Amino acid sequence: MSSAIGSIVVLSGGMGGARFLQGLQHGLRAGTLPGVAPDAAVTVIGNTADDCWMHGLKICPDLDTVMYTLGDGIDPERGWGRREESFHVKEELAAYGVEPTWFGLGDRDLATHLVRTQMLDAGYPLSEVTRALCRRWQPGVELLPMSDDRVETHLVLADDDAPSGKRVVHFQEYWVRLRASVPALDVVVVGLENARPAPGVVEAIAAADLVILPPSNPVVSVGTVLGVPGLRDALRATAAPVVGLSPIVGGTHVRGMAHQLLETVGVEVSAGGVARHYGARADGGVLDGWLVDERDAAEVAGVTAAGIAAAAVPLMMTDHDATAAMAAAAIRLVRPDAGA
Ligand code: FO1
Repeated sequence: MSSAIGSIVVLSGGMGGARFLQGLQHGLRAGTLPGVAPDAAVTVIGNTADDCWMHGLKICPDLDTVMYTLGDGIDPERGWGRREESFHVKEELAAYGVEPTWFGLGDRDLATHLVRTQMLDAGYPLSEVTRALCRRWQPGVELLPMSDDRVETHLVLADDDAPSGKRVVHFQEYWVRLRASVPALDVVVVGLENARPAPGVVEAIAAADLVILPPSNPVVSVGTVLGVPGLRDALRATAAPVVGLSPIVGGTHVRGMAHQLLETVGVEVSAGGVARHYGARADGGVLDGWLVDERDAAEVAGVTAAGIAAAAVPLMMTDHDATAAMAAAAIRLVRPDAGA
């Protein structure tokens, strides 16, 4: 008799993770996830290394993308920020010549940053702030920041005008202003080595029946979550199987800038390369299972040889049913008894 899966933990970045979570919830509601209890609880450990301070406000893009997406407030075309958004404040700030003018700060979105900043100023930790914001949005998951401590990803770029020949930009500038169009010489995650897991993070992993690494960026999203001291240990210690879905399909990312950043950190840009980067649990890594897209079926043998169970299935999140099928395949890979 297999024990039902009653608690699922998902390590999430922004858009890719949020889209996966939509499909996971769809499968939960439809009852199409093998061995998963209908009232299974989902805890999301959200990346906060994309966070930035702009115009005096704390912005948490990956937490907000999960919260808005699952709370049905997201702009579906952009995949970030609010639906029915306007940008008057952004225009007014630009009229004053106030930088950064390149960041899309929406008027509705602004309210979230004002509430968050006021609560942080009042002394509430980010995890309490996130809980408060989610009371409005009701995402249907418990959304935990990976840490309450400040962590910010920066990229080192070549700069001929700089004495050192290099300059550093915040991740948001690299992505939003530069569109990751220039190679990053290095990734520097400021504050990560001193960050502590937020309250409830390690406990959620320890109590989980299943842990999923969705197709988020393996360097600056899942990578930074895994980089929080204590997180990898928690994943290696939990009784729950840990299964990931490749963000690399057909040799490149589906969206975002994983391709560029994997090259920066010297990881092979392939479905198998990312699996080996996360590592097999038996080898000091975190993975028990790994899904690759059917186009990367040739990678299955190499991943299996690395000590990670692997299968090739369709990995394009074209709609919620497709994503739910991916989640079901991930469960079957590491819980073959599920649904028995
Ligand atoms: N992404 C963009 O491509 N352009 C933007 O102007 C932009 C603004 C923005 C504002 C708030 C927010 O929460 C996210 C925003 N994003 C924007 C997305 C953001 O850069 C990414 O979601 C993550 O940082 C990467 O996953």
